[in-house]
Amino acid sequence: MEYSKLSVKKENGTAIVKINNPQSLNALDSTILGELDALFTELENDCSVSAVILTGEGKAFVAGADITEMSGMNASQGKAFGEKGARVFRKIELLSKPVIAAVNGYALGGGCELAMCCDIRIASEKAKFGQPEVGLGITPGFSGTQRLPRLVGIGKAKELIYTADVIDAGEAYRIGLVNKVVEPQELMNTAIALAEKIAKKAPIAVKNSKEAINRGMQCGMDEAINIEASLFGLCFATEDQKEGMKAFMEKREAKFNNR
Ligand code: CO8
Repeated sequence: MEYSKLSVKKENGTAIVKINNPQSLNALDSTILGELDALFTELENDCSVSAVILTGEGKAFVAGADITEMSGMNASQGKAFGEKGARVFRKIELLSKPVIAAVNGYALGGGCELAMCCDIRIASEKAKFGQPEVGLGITPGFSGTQRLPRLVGIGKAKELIYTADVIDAGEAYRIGLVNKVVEPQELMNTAIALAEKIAKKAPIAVKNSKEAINRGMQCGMDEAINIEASLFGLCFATEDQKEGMKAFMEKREAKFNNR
């Protein structure tokens, strides 16, 4: 499929997805949300892709949902727009492959929410994060009220959301919102190296680990332990488990086939 506001490059098993609407700082409009929806379905089904990197063109990662598009909405249109974004972001979060956000600049509102639905966030020193919505008379609407407290704790999330403060990459790292901060010119290389490192591991084991973490974090400990046990058990039905353990015993590097 052709995308008008996204660019996609697939290389060595990694899909690099760039949100490409720099004149409005990659603000998320209905077109971009629809294209992300279609693209992540495509990536789920593309066996040649084992990891995804999400980034933005220009000086922003994503400067939020499109304020111009939202400005005339009534309550039901606002709810529908919020639900659309939340559904797409959940699809990204549940992709059966790791998704890395390479945050190159502004990640505000819907942009911060987009970064948060990714598995891992690498930030450029130039990145800025925040949930400015209350300054616009709305709440975060693409699940920021849910993912931010899960990542940084309730107190810090409330402070950031109530004040609409924008924080720099160093502060985002300090509070656990991002995994790593790098110089701007190192951002993509760092994200690609991370994706390639993960791609060398057993893909089904990575996928099952992601599912165990995502599902286990939503329920009580006993249920979560059962979820892990099932997914752990399923690994023993894979060729990659046989290969991984055989390679260890033969003191050589494992070669995984995603089977
Ligand atoms: N929406 C629409 N257009 C935008 C947005 C946005 N979020 N952000 C920037 N733009 C546009 C500007 O209007 C400007 O357009 P133009 O050139 O036509 O005037 C262009 O991008 C460049 O922006 P600036 O000139 O403002 O660039 P600066 O470098 O001076 O400032 C900032 C950069 C600080 C990022 C500034 O653009 C800004 O504050 N942007 C808005 C940030 C924001 O408030 N984001 C949150 C939006 S709300 C949201 O995301 C809610 C998500 C949930 C929605 C649920 C729906 C129900």
